[in-house]
Amino acid sequence: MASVEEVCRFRGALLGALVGDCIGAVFETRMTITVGSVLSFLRGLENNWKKQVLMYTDDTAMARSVVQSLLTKPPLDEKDLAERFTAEYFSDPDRGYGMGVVHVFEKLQSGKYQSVFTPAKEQFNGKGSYGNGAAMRVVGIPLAFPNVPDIIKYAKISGELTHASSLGYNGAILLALAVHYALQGVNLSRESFLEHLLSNMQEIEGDEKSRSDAVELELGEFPYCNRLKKIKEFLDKGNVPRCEVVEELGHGVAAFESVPTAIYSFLRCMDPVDDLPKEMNSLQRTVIFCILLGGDTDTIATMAGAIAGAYHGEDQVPELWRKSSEGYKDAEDWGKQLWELYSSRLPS
Ligand code: R7I
Ligand code: MG
Ligand code: MG
Ligand code: MG
Repeated sequence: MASVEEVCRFRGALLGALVGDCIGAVFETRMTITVGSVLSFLRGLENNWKKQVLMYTDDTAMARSVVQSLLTKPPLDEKDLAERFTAEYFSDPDRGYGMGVVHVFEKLQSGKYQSVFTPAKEQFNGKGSYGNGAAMRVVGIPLAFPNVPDIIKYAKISGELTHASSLGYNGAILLALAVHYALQGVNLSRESFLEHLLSNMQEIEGDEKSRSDAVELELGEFPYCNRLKKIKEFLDKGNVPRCEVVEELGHGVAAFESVPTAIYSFLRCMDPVDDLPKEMNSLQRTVIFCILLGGDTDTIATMAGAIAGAYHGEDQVPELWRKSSEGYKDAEDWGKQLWELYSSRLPS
């Protein structure tokens, strides 16, 4: 792969995540989301051409902290990352953070904790959060580390700062691996993409804590593996009504009700979608498809946008979407810097 093409995927992942969050956030609280309303909103952006009118939310605020920490304190410094999360939250608390996670920042800020991981362990009566907050911000990890064991290790550590439930950090690992495999582009078929994820997750979900956390929540063991199998079934069917996608995979704030949904949306939108305009590219379809599912639209669109951007590259991020999104220049710069870091870690 030529280096130009590679940089384009790294920028694509960050920009895809950014536009997914910025556009998805507009629809997060809307009761009815129709194709017409989304398309008309997107057309309206033209009136503000070249103005950053779409604000990012907590998803991107935290993803930015992960990227900045990876770039300045390699390989991953959990104290630095915890400090960045906390400072970012207190400097700008109205980005739409999850209801629980703010207590982690308050505790980290208090200075009363020896370990930066303890506040997260105290969440939800000591069970830890299974929210999708660890997954929504993880995109920098697979852009910084070229090999699977590192990605698993660092996605887990970065997740555990706020999400001590294995359902929370395993969601982050799954999303990170999805971005990793997406970076390979067309060299990997949809089938092998899913097979790789399934085989990685079988090992990850086989550990004792993952098994017992899942059973305690009455999800059954191997919840992510089971959802990956459902994704395969849906893809084999071709057209699946959106209500069935929501019913089976979810669109909620729990990681297990949103990470698999984002992965499915990316894979499904490689092909045209009946009620979306033919001229749209796969990344555009992916973001809009996620939004039309409703629920946690910013987060599902940001996660799917990260995977789609890694796969299709930044050329599929429309200029208008990019330039409308707060902080897009940072995404462009950091994409290049992460690519350099990633490349420096490839075996010579
Ligand atoms: O996971 P988190 O950072 O939230 C991310 C979401 C994204 O949609 C963002 O866009 C933003 O809107 O918030 O924050 P948490 O507070 O850890 O988890 C989010 C929510 O998941 C919590 O507020 C709870 O509603 C739910 N949740 C749980 N509920 C019961 N028991 C998470 N863990 C539990 C649990 O163990
Ligand atoms: Mg958000
Ligand atoms: Mg929200
Ligand atoms: Mg959200």
